Amino acid sequence: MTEKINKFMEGVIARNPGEKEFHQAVKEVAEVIIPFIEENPKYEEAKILERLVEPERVVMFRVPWQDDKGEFQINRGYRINFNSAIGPYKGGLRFHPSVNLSILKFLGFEQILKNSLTTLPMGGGKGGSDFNPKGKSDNEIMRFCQSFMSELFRHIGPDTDIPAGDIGVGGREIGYLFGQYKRLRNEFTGVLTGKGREWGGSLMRPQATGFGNVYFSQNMLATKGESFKGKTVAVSGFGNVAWGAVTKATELGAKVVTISGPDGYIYDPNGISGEKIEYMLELRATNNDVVAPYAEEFGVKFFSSKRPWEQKVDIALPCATQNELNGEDAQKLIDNGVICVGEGANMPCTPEAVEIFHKAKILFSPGKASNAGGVAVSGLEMSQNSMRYSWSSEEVDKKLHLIMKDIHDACVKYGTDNDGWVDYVKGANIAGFVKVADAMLAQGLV
Ligand code: NDP
Ligand code: 2IT
Repeated sequence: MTEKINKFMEGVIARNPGEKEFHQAVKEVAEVIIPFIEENPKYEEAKILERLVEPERVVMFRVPWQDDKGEFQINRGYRINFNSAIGPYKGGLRFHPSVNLSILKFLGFEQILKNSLTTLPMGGGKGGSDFNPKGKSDNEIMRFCQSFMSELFRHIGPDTDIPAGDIGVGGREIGYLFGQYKRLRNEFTGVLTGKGREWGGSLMRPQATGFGNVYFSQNMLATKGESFKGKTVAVSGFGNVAWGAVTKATELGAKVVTISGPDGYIYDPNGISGEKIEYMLELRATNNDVVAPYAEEFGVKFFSSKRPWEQKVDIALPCATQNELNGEDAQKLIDNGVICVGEGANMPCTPEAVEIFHKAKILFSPGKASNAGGVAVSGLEMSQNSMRYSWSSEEVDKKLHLIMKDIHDACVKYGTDNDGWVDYVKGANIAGFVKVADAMLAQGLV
């Protein structure tokens, strides 16, 4: 089996040289799916896995714009139409200087299985730019978004591909992108999700990813008769997902003691609650990439260039970015008695870290399962747009609860080992794969 997986990976690496994040994401899936395919030869004969790792289409384009000093700037834009077997391409846009084809292909690939897990009809896509929002004025952000959409509009549409936010793309950016799309197409449709509530957005979309991640962990904890109440939690990041996770975990009676940025992390022994949560939003809005001001504002400790995983906590929710929690961090968490790790970001734990969590048999959920609440509520936003209707926060939250429970139960169905321990990575990958693979089989060789 190992030989078969290695051979498959050699092929993927040869066809996609240098794309290390993409290789990492594919390997995690191949390790689970190749043994599964052996038992289900119809997928092997139709080369479903080989097709799945090849995007249906990749668009790369120039994004010229002018900064406030009048200087010309050139960035690169991307959109990956990865897989449309079960619905139109759906996935976020990331604006960050680290963005490249490898990162977007890993995210787009993950998105296929994640969207399948939501139970909603959405294919997989991802896009973005190497644009750095740090320190940019509001006008610069607007000009960049308008230029980006001046090319992207050709490749998307409410029945074709529906982008949304990701790192560096929140409500403000979606607004500018939507405005430009509307101007170019002369139509008001649900072409983007994460819109403002007054112009077609869904209530709860800003909270959805972080809340969904906590709901997923709640489901995992319940299998052990545990809950968030009275638990100490480490969260990383201080963006949209981290904010939602801190808010919900606190509401459920946990004490969240950390948030982090690229500059380091803060440790708040009294818990991040109330006005401190609101302060996170202010920090993020400054576009300065730093979490240190929290320490000054609330008189707590700041750990420069460190990661929160060295603290003793019961639950860890990595919500910043890929590969932010390595083997060493995982060992520290285990040594300190962590019982549950729920990925809020996409692929925040390295393969070594995941192996350590699996060996220790703690509760560990992969992002494609536990952060699917964001895209799930995007799917609900699409439904509301199609109906030209909107649901209340309570209705959306209720649906989000149900979806996260369904994803959890699908992972349990496909991931339970003989000894009763649940391998959520295996469960998520198989459950997500089956639906897409069956749709691909039904649609013939496309
Ligand atoms: P935001 O831009 O709102 O926040 C990202 C946060 O992570 C920022 O605080 C960012 O700082 C920080 N960050 C980036 N690099 C590092 C680093 N090396 N160390 C510590 N912090 C870092 O993005 P989101 O909250 O939307 O996204 C966070 C993660 O969640 C990503 O992996 C994303 O793909 C994933 N996700 C997002 C969803 C959504 O709906 N928004 C849905 C599902 C997953 P800075 O940007 O200032 O560098
Ligand atoms: O990674 C993700 O799932 C997202 N960034 C959200 C995608 C979406 O279409 O809402």
